[in-house]
Amino acid sequence: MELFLGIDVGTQSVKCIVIDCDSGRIAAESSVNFGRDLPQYASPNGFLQNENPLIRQADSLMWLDALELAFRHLAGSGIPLSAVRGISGSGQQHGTVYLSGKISSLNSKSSPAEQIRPKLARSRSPIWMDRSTAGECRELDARFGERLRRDTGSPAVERFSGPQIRKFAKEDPDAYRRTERIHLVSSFLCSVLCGSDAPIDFGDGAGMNLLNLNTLRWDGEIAEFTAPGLEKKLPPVLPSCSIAGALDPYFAKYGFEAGIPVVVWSGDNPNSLVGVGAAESGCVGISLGTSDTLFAPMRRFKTDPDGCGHVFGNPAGGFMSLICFSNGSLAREKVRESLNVSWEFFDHDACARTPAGNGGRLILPYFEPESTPLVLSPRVCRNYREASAAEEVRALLESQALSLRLHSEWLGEKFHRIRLTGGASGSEGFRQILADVFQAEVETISVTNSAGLGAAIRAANTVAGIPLERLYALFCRPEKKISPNPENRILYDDLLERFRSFEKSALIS
Ligand code: XUL
Repeated sequence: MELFLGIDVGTQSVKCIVIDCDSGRIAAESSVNFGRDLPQYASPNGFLQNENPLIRQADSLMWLDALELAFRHLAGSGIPLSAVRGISGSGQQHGTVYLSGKISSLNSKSSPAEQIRPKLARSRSPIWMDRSTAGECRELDARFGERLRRDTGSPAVERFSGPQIRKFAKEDPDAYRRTERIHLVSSFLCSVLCGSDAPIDFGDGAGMNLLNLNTLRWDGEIAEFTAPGLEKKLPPVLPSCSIAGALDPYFAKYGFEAGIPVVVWSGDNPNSLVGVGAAESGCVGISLGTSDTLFAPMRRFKTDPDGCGHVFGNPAGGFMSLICFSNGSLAREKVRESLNVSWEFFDHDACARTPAGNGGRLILPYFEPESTPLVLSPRVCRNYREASAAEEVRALLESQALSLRLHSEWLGEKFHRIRLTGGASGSEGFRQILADVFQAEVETISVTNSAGLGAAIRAANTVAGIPLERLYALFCRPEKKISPNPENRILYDDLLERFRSFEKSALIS
């Protein structure tokens, strides 16, 4: 048995997936939900309550306790974890962890969370949902203008790590001075696994407004303006196929062999690009998770003139595009709750019993602040007064699909094939809407945890040298294929134009 472990530390849960590269099977999976399984952290949606909807922070120790619980479940599943030959992982992007000392080997007397607690220079980590840094973004844009987008792949973005670090350094300069290391969620978890300070990879590092994509090094000038002495507080940045260290002996208690290689972790979107098998194949990935994201490998490095799309490192080499829609499953869940319907209703009533185009009904579902397009004050706009529950659901799903198409136009590519992943990819009705709106073949793979799978694939590729093509053939074979209905082409081309003007007018008003 040749086993590799991928760990995904997401917004709402930690998930583990073990792949067996001999048989091509998923050997085991485990999952820990922050709200359900760790109620002591009072974070039902993965972040701490805050009256200000722009502030979204999490307790970084929650991720460590969840990791341990996920390992315990994995060990309990009966697979021989001693056969795991390598590990890698995936973190929700942009979130930052502030430490007053470097991470060192763990002792077996107390939990990793208890051992890390005294090392935290800041008890709360801002996560990707935080939008409280508009002022810092303005300052960065005023200082660097176009250079920020040209060199880091994005203009100053509220949720990105650089503006978050700048805000912290301004608001709490003493704690910032005490901070010796600033990690991303991904490099923090990787460091704890290794019992030593781990690097950041190009995939996740590019989501910080600090990495110069031309040199693939921290941009000293931008880092110094962001916060004094910042470059020295950042870990080194390396390609995703680097070994970060060896598994700390602490984790042998779960059955792992101490010292097995831990491959540098990456962000959830770069990992998902690998996990859906799209890192080299010329198709686009759409992940329907808490946020909806659209990502694709980039032939040529280009940036979004509207500033909503980003360029990250592609773990398979080169670059990738990423567009993030914060109100993904978050909005679907809100609409489902407000109508008091089931998920089955989405497919069986809403999608099956209402016509494509839905009488032109459109929704801008900014229940939470939105990244694409940038909306800081949450609000929901409808271009209609009346709708049945089924029509309301279709209006949401069609609008979400149209927004994905509209805001990926800057990539200048017609997508012929979409690999769909994430929880909502299970919806037959939504799959058909996406196929029709994009007029593209939509494919799903059997594993929905594509970020964890991508991490496991990267571990197998880096540690055992198994070619990515072989790993894609083993684990990312399309399971379902949905063809677009050509009769809906013109209808959705027209609806896209309506959506464009509706969004434009709603953003002005
Ligand atoms: C991407 C983004 C989210 C997070 C959480 O820029 O903010 O997709 O990575 O999944």
